[in-house]
Amino acid sequence: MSAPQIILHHYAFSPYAEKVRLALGLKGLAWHSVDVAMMPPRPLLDPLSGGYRRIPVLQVGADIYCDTHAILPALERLAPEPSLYPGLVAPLAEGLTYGLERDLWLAVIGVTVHFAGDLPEAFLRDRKDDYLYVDISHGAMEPDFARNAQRVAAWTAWLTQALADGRPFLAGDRAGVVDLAHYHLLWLMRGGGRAGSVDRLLGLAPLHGWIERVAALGHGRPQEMAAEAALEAARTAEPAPVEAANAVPDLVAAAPGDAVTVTPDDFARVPVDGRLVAVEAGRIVIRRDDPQVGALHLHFPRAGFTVARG
Ligand SMILES: N[C@@H](CCC(=O)N[C@@H](CS)C(=O)NCC(=O)O)C(=O)O
Repeated sequence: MSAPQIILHHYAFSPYAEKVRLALGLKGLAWHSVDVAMMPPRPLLDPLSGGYRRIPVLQVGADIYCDTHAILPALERLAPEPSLYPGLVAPLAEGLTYGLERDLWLAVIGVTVHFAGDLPEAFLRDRKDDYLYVDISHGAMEPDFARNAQRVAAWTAWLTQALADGRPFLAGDRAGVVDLAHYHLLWLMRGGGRAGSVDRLLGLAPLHGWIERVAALGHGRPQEMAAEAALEAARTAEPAPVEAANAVPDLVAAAPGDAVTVTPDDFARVPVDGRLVAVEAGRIVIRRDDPQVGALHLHFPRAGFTVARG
C-alpha cells in the first residue's frame, strides 16, 4: 500500500504553519504544499475546511485536520518515529503548548508590530473584523507595548533558563513539539529583518544556538501542489474509519450522527457544521458532505473549540 499523501494548506508567513513545517522536517516527511492567500476569500480551501478560516489546515485524502493541536497528533499517528513528543507524553505537551500560545499570541503580535510598523490596510481590517477582533495597527497596539514586551520577556527569560544547562532541546537531546511551539512565536517576532532589534530588546543572544538547531530541522521534502489537485485528492478518497471511544460529554448534548457545529472559542469564530462522528478526550471529529468533494471527516482538538447542537 502506498504511503498516505500529506497535503498542507498554508502560506509562507504563517507562524502556526511554520510550526507544522518544522514538524514535517523533524519527521523527515515528504509532503504536498498548497499555497493559500493570506486572507479570505479562499474558495478552493472552503470546500475542504467547511469555512474554518485559520491556517494551517492539513489534509490526508478526505481527512482534514484543523488547528496545529489536531495536526501534530495526526502526523504522529501517520509517522510515529521520530516522535514529536520526546520526554513528555503527547497530551501533556499539547496541553502546555496550547496554553503557551494562547497566553502569548497577542503580546507577540504587539512586539512584532512595534518593530514592523503598519501592515497593509486591508490586512489590518481583515484581522480586526474576522480573525483577532483586535485592532493590530501600530497606533492601536503601541500603548500596550510595555505590557506586551514584559510578558514576552518573562517568557523568553524562562526559555533561556530552561536551556542554560546546555541541553540541545527543551526536553533533552531530541527536538519536539515543545521546541516548535516556543520557536514559532519567536519566528514571527524575529522575521522580516527584525531579529537584531528583537534580540536586543529581549536579550535573546543566549538562545541563538537553540534557535539555529530548531531551524535546522528544516521542512522535510515539500512539493508544490495546485489547490485543484488537493480537491481531487479529497474527492477520490473516503474518510478513514474513526476508532473512537466515544465520550460525548453532557455539555455537548449530542450523539454521533447528530447535526452539530464546531467553533473556535478564541479567534476567527466561524462555526463549521456537520454530523458528529466522535468526541474524545482530545479530539472532535465531524462528517461533512460537500457537493464538490463528497464525504469528509474534519478533525479538531477539544481544547479551544466548542461543540453545539446544529
Ligand atoms: N490555534 C490555531 C491558531 C492558528 C492561527 O491563528 N493561524 C493564523 C496564521 S499563523 C491565522 O489563521 N491567521 C488568520 C488567517 O490566516 O486567516 C492553531 O494552532 O492552528
